[in-house]
Amino acid sequence: MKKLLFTAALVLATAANAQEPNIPMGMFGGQQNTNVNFDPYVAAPQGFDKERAGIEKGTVKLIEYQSESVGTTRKANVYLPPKYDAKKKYSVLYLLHGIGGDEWEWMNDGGVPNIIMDNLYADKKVADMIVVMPNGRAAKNDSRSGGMGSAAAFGEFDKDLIGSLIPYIEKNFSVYTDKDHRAIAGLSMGGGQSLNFGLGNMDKFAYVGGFSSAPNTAQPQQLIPDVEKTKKENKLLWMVCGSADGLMFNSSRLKAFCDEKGVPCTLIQYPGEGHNFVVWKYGLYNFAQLIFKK
Ligand code: FER
Repeated sequence: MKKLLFTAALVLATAANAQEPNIPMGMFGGQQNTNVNFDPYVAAPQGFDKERAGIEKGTVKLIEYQSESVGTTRKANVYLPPKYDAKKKYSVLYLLHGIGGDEWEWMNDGGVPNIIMDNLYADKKVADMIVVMPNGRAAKNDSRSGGMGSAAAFGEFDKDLIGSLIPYIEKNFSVYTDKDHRAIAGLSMGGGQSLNFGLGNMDKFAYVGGFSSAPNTAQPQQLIPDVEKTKKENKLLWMVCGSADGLMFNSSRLKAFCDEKGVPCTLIQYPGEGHNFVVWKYGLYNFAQLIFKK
């Protein structure tokens, strides 16, 4: 009953301001964090998320594609780096949003992914990549108003992503088409999706990131049913979560499993932060620098 009331409150909060729910520590009484050795937190440099004068800027364009699994025309935002050149080939990062968001959340709700990427490009800290920000709610009505009621639609997004969006991106942008040039990461529900879909489709994604991953995250044994296969095929499993975020248990139980089984896995505990874009911007800043480099 308590959980029901809490869920209802989250739905209301989500509908009211179309923001990610604020999830304080200890809201999930039954869900204990697993004791783990966190990887060291190193603060991002000042200004990593601030627009910088005098550097080249990328562009963000809204694309539309036909979704076979949903049966509608769907939208995604695509960040193209400075001097995007169709004669070159780029890797692709699929960057997913949370329960209160859509294809605009990263751009409009404080994620500044274009600014973070522009700065990383200017400092030559990232491999050549484009960033695709889809709508992860695979339903005919994919508006933010779905709130918690659309959790099932988030679970269906892999069909649309793999069956329709990736082919569209590969047809319309100058990108590599193999798993070693494809990454998936996201915040909260999008973090759960990234872990589920990324580890569940290692032939499609070599790099996987979960930022403050939500309770849609599958159990570790489901995510990694074959330890040796994951060790061989996954090139990066990287997570971050705020120390004051009540959803830490999703990340900590996966980290504990990986440590026990010897699967390389990073989990950084962002000090003092809850369920918010401070953590997610830090996630993108770090994850983007680690992918497509090995
Ligand atoms: C939940 C609490 C939070 C849940 C999902 C969320 C599916 C997602 C939060 C977000 O995306 O910000 O119990 O269950």
